[in-house]
Amino acid sequence: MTPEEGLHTGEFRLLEVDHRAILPINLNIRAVVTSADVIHSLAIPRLGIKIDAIPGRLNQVGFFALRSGVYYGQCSEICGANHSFIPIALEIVPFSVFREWLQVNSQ
Ligand SMILES: [Cu+2]
Repeated sequence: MTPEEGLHTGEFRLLEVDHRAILPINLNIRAVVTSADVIHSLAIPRLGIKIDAIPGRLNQVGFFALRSGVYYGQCSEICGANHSFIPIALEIVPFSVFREWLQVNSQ
């Protein structure tokens, strides 16, 4: 999570992260979810996703983003004292941008 002092104009407190997940638009995406400590619940309302992350189990969800942009979410399980500080930020970009990002970040 980006600390309040590090936010720029237009960024959301408690939702912005230091490294957004970059994913392509108009492509079927499958997310495989698990947890290393307690039960969490990954929720991204704009994508219509809510899925439990359970220690020792793999859960999966598929989605298809029709619009580019930043999709925010949070853990929606009461998972501990810092439950409200687990933001999720997906950046959905055109496939050509995703391919460039992948080339730069896979080296
Ligand atoms: Cu959680």
